[in-house]
Amino acid sequence: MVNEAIKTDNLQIPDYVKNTKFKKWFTKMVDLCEPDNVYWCDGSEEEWKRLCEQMVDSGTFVRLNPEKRPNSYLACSDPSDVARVEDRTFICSIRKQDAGPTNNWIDPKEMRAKLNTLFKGCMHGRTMYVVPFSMGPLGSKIAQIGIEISDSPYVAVNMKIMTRMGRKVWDVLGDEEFVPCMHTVGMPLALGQADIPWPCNPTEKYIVHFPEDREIWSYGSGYGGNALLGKKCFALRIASTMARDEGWLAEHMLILGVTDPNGKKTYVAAAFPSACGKTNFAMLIPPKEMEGYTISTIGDDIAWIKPGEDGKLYAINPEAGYFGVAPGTSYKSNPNAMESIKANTIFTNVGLTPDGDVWWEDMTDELPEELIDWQGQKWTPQIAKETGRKAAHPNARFTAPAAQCPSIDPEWENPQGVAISAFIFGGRRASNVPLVYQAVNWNYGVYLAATIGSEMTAAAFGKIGEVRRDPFAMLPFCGYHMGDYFNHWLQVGRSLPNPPRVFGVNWFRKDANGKFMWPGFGENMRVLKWIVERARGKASSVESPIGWMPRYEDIDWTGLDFSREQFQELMTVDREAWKQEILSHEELFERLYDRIPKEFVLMRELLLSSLWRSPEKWELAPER
Ligand code: O2Y
Ligand code: MN
Repeated sequence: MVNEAIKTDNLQIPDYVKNTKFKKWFTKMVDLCEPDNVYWCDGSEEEWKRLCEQMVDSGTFVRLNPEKRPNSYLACSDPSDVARVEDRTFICSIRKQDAGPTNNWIDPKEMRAKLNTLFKGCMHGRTMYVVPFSMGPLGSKIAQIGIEISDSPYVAVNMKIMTRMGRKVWDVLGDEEFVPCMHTVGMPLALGQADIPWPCNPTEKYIVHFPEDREIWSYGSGYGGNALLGKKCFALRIASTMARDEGWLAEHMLILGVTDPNGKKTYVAAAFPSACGKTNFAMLIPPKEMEGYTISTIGDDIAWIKPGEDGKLYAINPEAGYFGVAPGTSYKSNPNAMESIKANTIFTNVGLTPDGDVWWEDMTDELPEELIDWQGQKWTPQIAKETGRKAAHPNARFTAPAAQCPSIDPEWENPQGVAISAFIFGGRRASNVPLVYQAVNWNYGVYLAATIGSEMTAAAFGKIGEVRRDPFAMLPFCGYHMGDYFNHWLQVGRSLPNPPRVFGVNWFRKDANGKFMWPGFGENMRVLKWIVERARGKASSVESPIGWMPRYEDIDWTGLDFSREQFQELMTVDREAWKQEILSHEELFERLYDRIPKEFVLMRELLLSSLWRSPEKWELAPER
C-alpha cells in the first residue's frame, strides 16, 4: 500500500477514556509521532478478524487454509528482525549502579533526548494503534494495566491473544496508574512511498525501560519481546522493579498443577533459561503407567507471585496466550501445544505448505515434499540437505490463546492466584548436575537458583563446555541490579512462616558417550511426583553434599525400564568437579561484588566444606 497521506480527524480521545495521565501522554505522543490516523482497539473478535484481513491485503499476513488451520495467519519478518535484541535493551534507571553490571545503561536524560529525536515523525504515513491491556485477569489485585501505543497492526492482533486487551480495560483503569508502552517499527513512510510486509528499522533498535517512571519505549523492531511490550518489557523488567518496591515477585517461570490419584492438587513454579523446554514442561503429559496423575497448566513463561495473608505465596500467569517456539514442537514433544495451535493462531517465520498450512523442523517425522520457507524461497528436503536452509527460522513462533490448551488449569484465571508449594530451577547441564536435588532451606534455594546456567553447545556463544550463568533465568529480564534481586528473594523468604521448598533439576546430563542419560519429556513426571511429595512432607530422601536427593526407591518407576545403576550414575556428585563448580561461582559473585548477599558467601563456604572430603564421588547408597 502506498502512503497517500489521507489524514482523518479521529485523533480525538473517545468519551469512555477518562484517565488524566493517559490523555496528557496520548496528546504528547500524537504530537511527537505525527501519525496519519489513530485507531482505538476494542479487543473484539470482529476487530481481530478485520485487522488480520487488512494485513492479508497489505501483504503482512498470509491467510492459512481455513480447513486446515481455521482463523489463522502466517507472517514472515524481515531477516534482520527475528528475535529479542539484548544488546539493544536498556535499563535507564536514574543511577547507573541501580541497573547493575548485567544490564545496559544510558543516562535517562540522554536516552530521552535520543528517543525524542528518533520518535519525531516516526508514524508518518501510518496508523497509531492504541492498545489498552491488562496483565493478569481484569480487576485482579495482582494484575496491572498497560497501554501500548504502536504503529504495528501485527502488535495489536498479537496483544489481543497475549493479554486481556480492549475496551473493558478503560473501565477498570479509571483514573488510576498504568504503564505507558510506546512502540514504533521505526519506518515512517514518505508521501507516495509504498509500505512493505514487515516494516522495521534494520539498523537502529532501542528497547528502553525507565524503571522509576515505570515506562517503556521501543524503537525499530516489530518482533516478539521487542514489540509486544506486555511480555518481557512490562511483565518482567518493569514488574520486577515494582515487585522489589512492593514486596512481591515477578518471575520468568511457568506454573503448573500436579493432581495425584486422590485428587489432591499441588502447584509448582519453575524457572529454566531459554531452550530448556519450558513450554513442554508446563504442558507435560504423564506416562500412561502413572495412572491417576495429571498435569494442568497455569502459564508457560511468566509468574507474578504475592504473599497472601495466610503466609502462602499466590501466583498468577499475567499472560493470556502462548508465544511459543515452533521448531521442535510436535505431537511427540508437546501434544497439548499442538492442540492449542489448531485454530485462531498467528504463526511467525515458519514454512508455508502448498495446501496452505504451516510446517517447521521436527513438526512431523515425514518431511513435506516442498514448501515456501520463512524467507519466501522454495524449500525441499533436498535443498535443505544441500544448503542447510531451514523451513522455519529457529526462533519462529506461534501466538495462541491459552484457553485453547487442553491442559489449561480450571484456576488459570482465578484473580487470587494459586498457592505455590515448590520452586524448581533448572539449566541445560551436560555434566556434573544430577537429575534432581532439594535445597536444605530457603537461603540455599536462593543460592541454587542464583547459580543455575547452561553449558555452551555452540561455539558462537562461548567456549563449548563453559557454563553461562543465568541466575533465576532472569539475567536478560531483571529490571534492576541482580545483587539486589537476590537480596529481595532472601527477604521474601524471611517474611514467610513456611516458605515453599526449592529444587534443582537437570534433564540434560550426558554419559561418557555423549548420550542423554534421562529420557525427559513425559518421564519428567517421575521427578515432579517426588518433588511434590517432598513439598508435602511425604517422600523420603538422603543427604548429599549438595542437598537432599531421592533414593532409587523414592522414585515411581512404573512402566519405565531404568535400572538402579543408571539412576546412580545420573545422581552422582563428583566432589572434585563440584568443587570447581562452586569455585566458578566466584565469577558471578565478583561481577556483582558490592551487592552480593552475605548469605551467599557463607553458603559457598559451607558447600565447599561439605565437598572437601573423601570418597571422590558421592554416590547413592545401594538399597539398605
Ligand atoms: O525472540 C523473542 O522475541 C521471543 S523470546 C521469548 C518468547 C516467549 C517466551 N520466552 C521467551 C524468552 O526469550 O525467554
Ligand atoms: Mn521466556
